[in-house]
Amino acid sequence: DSTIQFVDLINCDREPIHIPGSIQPHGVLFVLQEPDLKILRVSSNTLSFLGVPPESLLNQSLSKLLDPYAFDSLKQSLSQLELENVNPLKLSLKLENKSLLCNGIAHRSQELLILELEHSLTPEVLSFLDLYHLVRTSASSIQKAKTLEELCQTAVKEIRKLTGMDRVMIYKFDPQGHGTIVAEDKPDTLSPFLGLRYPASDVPKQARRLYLENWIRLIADVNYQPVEIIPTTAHLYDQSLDLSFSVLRSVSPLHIQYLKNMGVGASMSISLIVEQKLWGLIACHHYSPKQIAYEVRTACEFLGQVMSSQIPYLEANEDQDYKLYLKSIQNKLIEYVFAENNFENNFTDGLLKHQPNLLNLAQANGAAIWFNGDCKVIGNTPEREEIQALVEWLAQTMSQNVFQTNSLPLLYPQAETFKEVASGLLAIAISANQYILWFRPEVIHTVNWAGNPNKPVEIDEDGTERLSPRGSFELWQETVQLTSQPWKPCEVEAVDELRTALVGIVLRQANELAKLNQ
Ligand code: BLA
Repeated sequence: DSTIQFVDLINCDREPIHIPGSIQPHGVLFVLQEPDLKILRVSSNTLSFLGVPPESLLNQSLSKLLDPYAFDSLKQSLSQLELENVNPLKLSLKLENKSLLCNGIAHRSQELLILELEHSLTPEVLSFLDLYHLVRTSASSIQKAKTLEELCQTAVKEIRKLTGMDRVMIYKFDPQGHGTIVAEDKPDTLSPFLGLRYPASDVPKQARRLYLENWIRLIADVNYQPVEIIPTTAHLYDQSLDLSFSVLRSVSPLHIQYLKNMGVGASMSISLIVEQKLWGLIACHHYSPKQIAYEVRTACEFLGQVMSSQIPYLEANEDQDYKLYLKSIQNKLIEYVFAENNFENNFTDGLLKHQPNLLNLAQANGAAIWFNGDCKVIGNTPEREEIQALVEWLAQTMSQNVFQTNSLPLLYPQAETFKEVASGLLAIAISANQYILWFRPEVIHTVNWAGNPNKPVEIDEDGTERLSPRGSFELWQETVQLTSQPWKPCEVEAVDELRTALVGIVLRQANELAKLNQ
């Protein structure tokens, strides 16, 4: 544990998780020298996995474990520059009194060849044709999804069917890196995680970097004992062995603790990558240990890629649909204003008294119209005096026709007293004494954290408390304090267009009044 002693909950984004020096025990790892495939290093679990002590393999050729024909054909496969396409290598190992069928997964790292062996699980569990059929059907359902929500929902269903994991979720990152569970498939007996939020630090930076290069990772048993690779870095090599692309890479002990605190027995995640950025993860939990065959993992990786490729189109559609929706609201509001606008009345009733109303134009929870000293409100808003003071502040502050912030209390400290209703403010000025304001509550009050849906396992120390969903949620709350959901550019544009229309109406009315008075 020499690396971890410098890493704690505060600086865990510095833990060098790509060079753990050890692997998970559900396979063995060889570091080989080409072209003879001499074993330079090996994981120390070969006795239990292969029946051969690791020391007896060091500096030997891998041919010790294979018959001559199999060895030659392996060498042939491994001589290729690009190894992705040779995996998995089907290897029949020749051991003392039996032969053992393995999946070999090879890649190069620091000019060395790394060969990992896992038990070949597929034939008993799933035939090639079954798997092919499943994947084809899943991929086509994923491609048929018409909305982002449907895409996410389909993906969790299909991945759960394919892997047999207990719970499959889509964990989506926001621009700050915080995450929300946006889709979930699970048995009814498990309590839901859907809608829960977690701070960016739950998937630290270096892990995100790794997940951008690697589509998939499996933690087959959170209670595993890490297996050292010998000889250890310290005595033979000046460089630690980079396991970024190893399928058996041992997992950060902090993350293992997190999973244990959640009651999880095995975890797998598949990257969702859009425009070279980590858009989210398909996160899978099992409540007991679970080995997933290499072939099934590859199928999941493929589905992750199919899903990733659909995301930008569906997001663009969604954006387009939302803009059309806002446009239709805008048109209706202007219609109402025209219908209600007369000399006793002003535009305020038209904006407030119908369905849809001002709130719909900006997905706000409250709105206020300040009209020559008069204040009319709808939804959840600050008190009249608070709005008056805010309008006075706006009159001084606004340099453009539209003002927006998703953290009003940081700019205007008095707003902290009404942060529950107005941490976000979007405002337009119609004239020197006429304003329309839209309010959004502090994000925390918009999140449904129904009781304690994922009761962590008994926790006593402070550190482990933080490494739990409950602790995470508390940290997430802190990081989003005094902020609302941000206003989308199309919402800002929609209120700006409303402003232009209202200014036109007000001017025309003033002209008509002036004519009448002549
Ligand atoms: C990795 N953190 C991860 C992964 C997920 C999460 C999905 C990917 C690895 C995996 O498949 O398990 C986070 N998992 C979640 C969340 C949910 C979930 C939010 O199921 C919600 C339901 N993690 C912490 C803290 C630290 C931390 C406080 O919460 C550090 C102090 C570290 N998380 C951490 C590290 C990794 C990680 C280091 C990388 C693990 C690895 O690949 O070695």
